[in-house]
Amino acid sequence: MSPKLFSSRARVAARLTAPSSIITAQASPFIRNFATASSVSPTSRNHRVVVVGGGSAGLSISHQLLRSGKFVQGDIAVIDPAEWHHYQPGWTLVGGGLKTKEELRRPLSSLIDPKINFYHDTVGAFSPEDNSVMLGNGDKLNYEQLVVAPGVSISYGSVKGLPEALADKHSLVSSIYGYDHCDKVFRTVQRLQKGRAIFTQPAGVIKCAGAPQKIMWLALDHWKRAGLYDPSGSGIQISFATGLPVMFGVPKYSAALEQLRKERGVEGLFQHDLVAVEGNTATFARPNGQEQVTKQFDLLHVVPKMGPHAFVKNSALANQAGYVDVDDGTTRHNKYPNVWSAGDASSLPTSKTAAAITAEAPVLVRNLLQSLEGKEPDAVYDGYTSCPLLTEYGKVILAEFKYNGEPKETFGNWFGIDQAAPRRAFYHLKKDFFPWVYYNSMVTGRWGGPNIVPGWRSRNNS
Ligand code: UQ1
Repeated sequence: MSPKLFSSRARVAARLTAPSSIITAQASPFIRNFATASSVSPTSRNHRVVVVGGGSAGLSISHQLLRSGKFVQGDIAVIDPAEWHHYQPGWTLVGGGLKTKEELRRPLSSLIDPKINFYHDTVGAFSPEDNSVMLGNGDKLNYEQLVVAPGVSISYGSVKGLPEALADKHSLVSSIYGYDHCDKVFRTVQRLQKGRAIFTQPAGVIKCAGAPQKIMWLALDHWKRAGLYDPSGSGIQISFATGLPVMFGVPKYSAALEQLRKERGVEGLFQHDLVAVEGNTATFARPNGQEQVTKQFDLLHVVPKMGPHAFVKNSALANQAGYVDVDDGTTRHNKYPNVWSAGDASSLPTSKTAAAITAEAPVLVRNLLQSLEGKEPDAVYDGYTSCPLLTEYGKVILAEFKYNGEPKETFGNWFGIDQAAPRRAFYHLKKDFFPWVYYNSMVTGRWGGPNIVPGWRSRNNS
């Protein structure tokens, strides 16, 4: 989940500041170290579990494993080249002027228990036939079990002209999808006084499929409160240009959001997939060989395309689409039984969110522990995911669903609560409770999502 994970800049920084051998914790009884043979020859180390990625999934899983009490110092290793860990669900709040981006991040090394070996490096290659991973520096890590959770990469280059437009301080082009630009968003919202604002969402898989419109609803509310926006006609006009045919993938919430869109006078440009930005012109691809469409804008909020990291996509672990090919229920690899995946990098066919990881992690951990004891995996992930959809300052629709877009609502069974209705209590969950529970309990391995009774290991997702 770290946005700069495996980017070339992070790779260089990791190399310069921290060769993996320096920051790893003390050697465990399992570690063989051949470094003394020659100062240049690569080393080889053994761990019982190697976890690729120090994002939401990697940290939750490695710490839940540690908390199981079944591992000693150095049994578990985490690989990640990132210096910072970001609470990415908070970047929408930064875009809305409600939080600073600095308060949402922590040094990654500060979040990793000293009993876990932290390799501050990239992954060079997976060798699942050999039960090993090669690091970017050439060192080899042997494992009994491998967890692959490096997240997805954002391809800013997927939209022609976007990197330049984002970097231009004077342009009103921004994106909440990245540490570097998420604070530009609110500045552009504050600057716009009149004209057309376009908010985009690409065709294809992205993380947090609700975020592209959350930021639009916050901006709309900001302009409304400033007297600049009125659904019946005003100085500012708003368009939602999405590569998808609907507002949201789950019919129940999509209907509620479509109604809001119409009531609020937002133009819906469906099946419009942004491909280029040039000056004040946005170009959209249309399906089935239809001609491209161009639109003029005064403010543009862009969500770029996303996809698997190349080192995953080009490995033996990937499916056709490039994601780690795991079983939808057990999270176990379909070909290599000692390989597991959760989070955005996995093939799990659900919406990619931190909330999904709260439900995936306990299942993966339970099944991995079973497997280490020679038993069959018996926990099943049901696809639970959640998307707190900000609809204005102070209100949230708490979408919660499982595989096949079937609602699975935490509060839906409470008397009179319809989670498709925007609510103030859900807003405080999103703005205050989730960031708090995330750093205090989720990445430390203590939080197994909303259904957990009484401990993470007893969670039953079926
Ligand atoms: C959640 O657990 C979580 O992670 C800490 C989020 O952070 C992004 C969420 O947005 C959601 C919805 C959950 C699920 C928890 C509850 C209580 C519904």
